Amino acid sequence: MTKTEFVSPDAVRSKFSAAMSAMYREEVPAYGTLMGLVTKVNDETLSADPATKERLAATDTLSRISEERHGAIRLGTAEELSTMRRVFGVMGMYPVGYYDLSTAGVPVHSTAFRPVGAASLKVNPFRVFTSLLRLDLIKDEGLRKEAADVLSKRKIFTDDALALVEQAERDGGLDGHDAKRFVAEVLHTFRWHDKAIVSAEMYERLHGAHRLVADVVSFKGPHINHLTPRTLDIDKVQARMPEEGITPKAVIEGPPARRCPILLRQTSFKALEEDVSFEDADGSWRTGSHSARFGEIEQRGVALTPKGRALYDRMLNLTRDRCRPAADGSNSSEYETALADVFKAFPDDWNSMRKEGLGYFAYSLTDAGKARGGIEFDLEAALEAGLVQFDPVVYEDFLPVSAAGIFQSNLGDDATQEFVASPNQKMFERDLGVTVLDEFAHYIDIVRASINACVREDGVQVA
Ligand code: OOG
Ligand code: NI
Repeated sequence: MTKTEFVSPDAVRSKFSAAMSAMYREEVPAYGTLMGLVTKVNDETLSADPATKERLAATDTLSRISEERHGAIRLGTAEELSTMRRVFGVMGMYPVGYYDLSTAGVPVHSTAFRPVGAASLKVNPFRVFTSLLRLDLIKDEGLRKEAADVLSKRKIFTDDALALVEQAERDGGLDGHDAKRFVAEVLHTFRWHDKAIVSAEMYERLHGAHRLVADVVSFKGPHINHLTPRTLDIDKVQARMPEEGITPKAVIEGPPARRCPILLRQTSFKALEEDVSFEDADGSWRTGSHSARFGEIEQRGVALTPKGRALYDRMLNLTRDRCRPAADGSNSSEYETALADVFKAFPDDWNSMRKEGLGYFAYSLTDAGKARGGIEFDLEAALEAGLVQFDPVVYEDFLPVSAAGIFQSNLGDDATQEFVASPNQKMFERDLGVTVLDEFAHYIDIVRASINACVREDGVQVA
């Protein structure tokens, strides 16, 4: 078989994210309602702002604006994580970044499997925030052993999914027929199973250790726990969720609303109580409930450099020193005021952020620059002369404090627990089977490539 017959990993990912979306809408009707609201608000925003609409049409596919940008799963073992890496690899998704959630009272550490490179992101930006349970943080040794035992026995991938991953790795891809089979087989791993694989009694003990432990260990597989479409106006969607009968979390995570958006703002609706059943020793089934699945929305802004990110982290800490958002929403407006107030010191125009080295920007030739056949090497002079223009590079990753807020609001308001902060990237990478990619390197590559594309043939390329 020749390589040309293979479906591109980007196309497999597109098919997979569409299939997952359809499945999740069916499984969680409230998520369908949220999608409807997001589409409505995006349409309203675009008709009120023709300039944005034009920019999106030029740089993005306008018709896909409300589609999902990410989902999340929680895995139980190193083997599940390393196999998941291979599954995502077939779809052109690679682990970027390391997130330690133990500091925020959630016993997991995580990475984001996502497409890398501007071209792949443009085809389909779908990514999956993937967490690995840290049983080592659970104090009760007996429970830890029992949980590890349950996890070691479950099989989260179908035999055909595993065979297709091996085939893709061996041959370098999948043809159309096998790509279709691959998507259908892999989808099974993300399905919801309402029959627990532990007894009601063990579920209670796992739940007592941490809700998240119960969610990971008690079921047959790592059900997708949320999907997240992109919204053009997150404040509006948040405000209108109750009208649609959906309860939003107390506050929007991340930076405040700004003229020039930075990083990532996120909010979600609270997880649903769902019926599940547990098998008793005599083989009869008893009904209980479990909450894990929810819906989220996101709005992305410019990617920040390490300097910009340090400033963001400092300001977020300052805000939270002043006011820590309560899960019940009782101090939401106080928190929002503090956030807006502190972030006034973060420059809010693109050129200042660029000049101060706070954000990443991609450069392109203007018509005048093109007429000249490109620029030599002085970028600032070329900008001043109107030969070159710049656009913000979109942030494609996640934020640990925000992720913790999303976890907590959906695990129940009492789920926070004290764990000793113990980031352990080495252990995570050992379990994953590779080292994670550095998010900053990705943004630098985009900027560098954009500058080099502006330089005349006889000019000097940046290294
Ligand atoms: C993941 C929560 C983190 C985000 O968007 O920051 C996340 C989870 O609940 O499993 O998805
Ligand atoms: Ni999320």
